Amino acid sequence: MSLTRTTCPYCGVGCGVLAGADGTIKGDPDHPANFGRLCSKGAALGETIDLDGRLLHPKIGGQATDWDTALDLVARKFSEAIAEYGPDSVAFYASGQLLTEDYYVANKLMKGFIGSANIDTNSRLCMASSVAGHKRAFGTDTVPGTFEDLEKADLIVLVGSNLAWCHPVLYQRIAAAKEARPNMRVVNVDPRRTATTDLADTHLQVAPDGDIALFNGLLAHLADVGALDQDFVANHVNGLEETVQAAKASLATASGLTSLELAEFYALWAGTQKVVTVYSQGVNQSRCGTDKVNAILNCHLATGRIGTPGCGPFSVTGQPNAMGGREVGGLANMLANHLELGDPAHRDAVQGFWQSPTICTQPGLKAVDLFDACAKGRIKALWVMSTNPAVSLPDADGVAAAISKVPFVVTSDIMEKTDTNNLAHVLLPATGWGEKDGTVTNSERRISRQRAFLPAPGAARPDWKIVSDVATRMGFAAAFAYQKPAEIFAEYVALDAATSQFPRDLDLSIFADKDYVELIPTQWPANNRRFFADGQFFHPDGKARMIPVAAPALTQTRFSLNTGRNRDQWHTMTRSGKSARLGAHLAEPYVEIHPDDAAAIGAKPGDLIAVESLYGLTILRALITPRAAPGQFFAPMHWTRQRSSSGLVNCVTAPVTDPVSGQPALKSGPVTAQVHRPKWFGFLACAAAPAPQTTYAAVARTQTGWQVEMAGDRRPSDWEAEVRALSGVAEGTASLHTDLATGTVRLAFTEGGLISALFFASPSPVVVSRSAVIGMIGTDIAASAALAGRPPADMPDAGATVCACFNVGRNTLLGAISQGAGSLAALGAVTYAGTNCGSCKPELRSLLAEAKLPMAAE
Ligand SMILES: Nc1nc2c(c(=O)[nH]1)N[C@H]1C(S)=C(S)[C@@H](COP(=O)(O)OP(=O)(O)OC[C@H]3O[C@@H](n4cnc5c(=O)[nH]c(N)nc54)[C@H](O)[C@@H]3O)O[C@H]1N2
Ligand SMILES: Nc1nc2c(c(=O)[nH]1)N[C@H]1C(S)=C(S)[C@@H](COP(=O)(O)OP(=O)(O)OC[C@H]3O[C@@H](n4cnc5c(=O)[nH]c(N)nc54)[C@H](O)[C@@H]3O)O[C@H]1N2
Ligand code: SF4
Ligand SMILES: [Mo]
Repeated sequence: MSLTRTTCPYCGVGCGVLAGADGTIKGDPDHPANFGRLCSKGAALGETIDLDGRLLHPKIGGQATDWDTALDLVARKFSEAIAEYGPDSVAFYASGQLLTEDYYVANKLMKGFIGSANIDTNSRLCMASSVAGHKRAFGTDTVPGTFEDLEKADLIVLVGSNLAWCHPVLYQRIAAAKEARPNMRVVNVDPRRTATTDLADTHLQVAPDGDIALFNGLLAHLADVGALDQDFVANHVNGLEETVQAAKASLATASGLTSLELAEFYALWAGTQKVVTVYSQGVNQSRCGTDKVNAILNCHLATGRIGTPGCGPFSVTGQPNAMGGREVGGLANMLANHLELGDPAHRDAVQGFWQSPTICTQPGLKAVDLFDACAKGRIKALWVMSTNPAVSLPDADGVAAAISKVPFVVTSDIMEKTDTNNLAHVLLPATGWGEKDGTVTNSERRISRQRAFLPAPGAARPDWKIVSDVATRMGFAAAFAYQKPAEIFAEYVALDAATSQFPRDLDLSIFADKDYVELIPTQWPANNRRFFADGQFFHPDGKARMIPVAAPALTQTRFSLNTGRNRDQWHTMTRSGKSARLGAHLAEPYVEIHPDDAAAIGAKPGDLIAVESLYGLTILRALITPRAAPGQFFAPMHWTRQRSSSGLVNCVTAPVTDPVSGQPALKSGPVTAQVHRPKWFGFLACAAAPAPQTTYAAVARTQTGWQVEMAGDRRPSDWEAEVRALSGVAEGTASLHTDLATGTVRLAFTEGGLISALFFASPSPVVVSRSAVIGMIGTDIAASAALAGRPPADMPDAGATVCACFNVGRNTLLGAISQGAGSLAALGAVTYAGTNCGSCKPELRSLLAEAKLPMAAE
């Protein structure tokens, strides 16, 4: 099998992958992001490339149609809206998961040919505060760091980043560097304990949004102890005095940390030259996200800890092409190629280069405002590309209602049924990872190729082609006559050359003579060229700016909801949700609750919790753990209306945004909580796709089909009929076992001698071995034995999956630990856990720690 050299489509680490059409997936040993490593999601890519659930033909009103009909309709509807209501009556909502070529073309169409800047992207929910903070400090949106800096640093401060789960290969690089140089220090700033915290020497459990107080306090301390780099500041930085003054006005303890914790951290920072501060959504997704970014940048600028190896601020990007989207200007307040929308000379240059009839002159609507405009009827035609806003935006039900108000909605996606597609008039089938060609830019500005190794399925087409075809039908054929992505990339590089008179960071000249087909991963402006090494920044005077920022007053609410990610799922699960291995890690939507809070609301492990805000309600499984801070819940963002009946956390989050960046504050907001007491709890494992209708239901793939965790508010009078309906088991013999004393119900369905579905219900959370029950589906085990819900005597209960690569469960691991496997290496030797991709190592460490400290266990 010949393998194709491509790039992982998930996170911003941008790992190189060797992939084959048979589903073979290997880490690319030559890719400088990962040197052959892959995390659990990357390693499972082969399980996500099947065509199950794919959108294979254009659809209008749910009916399959041909491309010409669909494209004509889209072009006509957009043209009509523009003619009648003006260019700002239409909008694109795009994604950091588009390739650079797709993104460039969509941005060009909207800004240069339609003449509106109403193209915003899910990067507004992700990187907007970092973009705004960088621009304020540096004059450009520059990420100066490289992955190697993390290996060279003596102190790494991870702020609002769960790197172990969200950038696992980068985390592994740090873990390896720390092992090689035990003096390296890692500090984790996060209101909750995460898998990342387990690597850290110090966990600073800040109050939600306590980061500005923390870093203002650091700046004040650095000034007080004479730790500023006066020479660097005098030559290269403006704004020191007023910024230090503002910092001193902050009360560092408003960070929620003790004076001792602060003193230790400040002394460590002041005493270490090589500091890298890595930050992510705990910083960006906040009502003061931009100020948080500048509070961090201020400390690096004031000490000259920027522009040298092993040093500097490092905003890690989330999506595979979040950085590429920023480069091509895919946000509503940018132009293209890091040029300024507000600068007439820049606009003229871009318009001249594009030879376009018009160019937008005003910033367009930012994501939250864009959907607000939809709700108000101001948007007449909307095109959503490669993102799922009905799930991922705050106030998701409000957003779904807003999309429903738009007279014409078109989506481009690889999947047919998504929460957003279900609201669209026209669906356009895009080719997905493995089928499409183009480039992506990772967190360290490295441009890599994604290459096709599979044929385009059905009628699917690449996104750049779909956009170009619509542009052509809108009357712009000459400017969108691309035949292949290489031509688009070449134009993007040429636009950079044609605007080189405007000083800025983006410099693509290194790509001018590179062969696109053979392009090897390459950083801009050039491999190994370091931004700010010469102390030159991009404000007109060449200096950087420190920005005075004030710590916000911390709002006191009884409970606040923090949201984020799981190790083995990607966003709205349209792809990662296909893999049974990945689904086994955390198979239902949960809420982390501190034991004291659980006691206060009367919640026990396994209970369901109704979490509610002004915007809506979500019902989640209680995960009671001291990892959560008191008063603060954490819930994953992944569950959708497709995968759950009430597990969508963005139904509860508020559309509150940062005033500078417009990024929503998805990490904290007031909620109430109470135990939801259903009439029954249930667990179903079955071979065919289930369609549960109960108050609580969470659907996941398993090795043998599907599983559903569920709960109902009405006790069915006919259990057999109920379970047949929800599991789609029409045929087959049912064996029913009810126990009136305990109120439990057990049902097994057998077809052709094989178990096709197993169902367990009880008035309290169901205790059966999930892995054992799932393992019985499709086997010829006797129904009576299957109904025990226990593994057969000769097959121990593995417990919930920890290691996705070798399918090693929690119970197996605890067993091995109790037999004396007291280290990562020993666990690996006995169970193989952690010996392939290594993504579960943080959890293995915490199991080892738990076993040593039984009192600290959940
Ligand atoms: N497995 C997996 N990996 C992914 C993704 C995925 O869906 N799944 N998505 C990718 C994308 S697009 C992104 S943007 C990244 C996100 O990567 P991360 O930002 O690392 O992930 P999150 O879980 O969103 O949030 C990080 C942490 O911020 C903390 N936090 C919350 N509030 C605060 C606060 O006020 N201050 C501080 N200091 N911390 C706070 C949370 O407790 C959480 O642990 O992950 C990327 N990688
Ligand atoms: N509560 C809460 N909400 C959040 C966050 C959070 O931390 N908490 N994080 C936010 C962040 S940082 C992000 S980045 C967003 C992510 O949120 P989304 O972008 O909405 O999530 P995805 O599931 O990645 O959506 C990608 C869509 O594109 C489709 N797709 C995949 N490949 C292709 C392709 O090649 N072409 C096309 N046309 N479509 C394709 C997928 O099937 C899927 O429907 O969520 C945000 N929302
Ligand atoms: S760390 Fe994992 S998800 Fe991220 S690019 Fe690498 S393999 Fe893909
Ligand atoms: Mo993101």
